[in-house]
Amino acid sequence: MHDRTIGRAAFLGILGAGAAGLFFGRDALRLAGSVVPDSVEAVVPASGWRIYTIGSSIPSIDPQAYRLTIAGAVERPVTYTLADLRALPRVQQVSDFHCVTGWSVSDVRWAGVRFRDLLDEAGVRPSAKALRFVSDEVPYDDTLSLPQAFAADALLALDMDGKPLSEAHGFPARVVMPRMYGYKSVKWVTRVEVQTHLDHVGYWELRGYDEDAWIGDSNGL
Ligand SMILES: Nc1nc2c(c(=O)[nH]1)N[C@H]1C(S)=C(S)[C@@H](COP(=O)(O)O)O[C@H]1N2
Ligand SMILES: [Mo]
Repeated sequence: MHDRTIGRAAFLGILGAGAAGLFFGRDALRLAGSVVPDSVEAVVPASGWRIYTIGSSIPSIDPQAYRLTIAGAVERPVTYTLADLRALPRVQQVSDFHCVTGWSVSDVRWAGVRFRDLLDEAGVRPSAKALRFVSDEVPYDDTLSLPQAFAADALLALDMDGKPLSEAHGFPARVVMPRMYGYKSVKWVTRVEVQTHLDHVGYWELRGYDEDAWIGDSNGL
């Protein structure tokens, strides 16, 4: 009897591991699908997220080597390590995420740093008008006006749903601008440029998307 119980538990254990393995394998296959170098090709995990990249693979950033530079119209350029970023005042929020192509994810739990706190040490010059977020995934970038970036819910996210961002979702740092469509939420941010004028607004704006990406009030939606 005792043996049979153990046998059954072991059997269920193997089943569980097998099922997890299959699921993971299927996800990996889908990830491989995103390697198609067509810009808006996506992975479709069960969570509702689609993983977007403009490159041929998901950037893999070494957390030890990672640096985030604040430059442009600042009193003094600052370079942060990931540990520096994690030592800045940390805030949490729950918000929905909307892509302009029509998919959404509800109630995402984000944690990270407000842009005001991020820029505090560098010191924004009075002439500053906008922040340009530059991705490790060149040439992806996007821009927020200073008032937009200082909105109460604009965030440089380090964590998603209680864990550090996954590589697919922008590890180690991404923009989150909940009331704007997802193209504003630059992943794999390595540089924040404080701008006094806009040379160009962003990767998708150059390709026809609106400069202000307000959900429900932009891009003809
Ligand atoms: N570096 C980079 N950031 C990006 C994108 C991208 O292709 N590259 N796509 C944007 C778009 S259009 C959306 S909807 C979201 C999708 O976020 P996810 O890939 O975490 O689901 O990322 C945004 N940030
Ligand atoms: Mo998007």
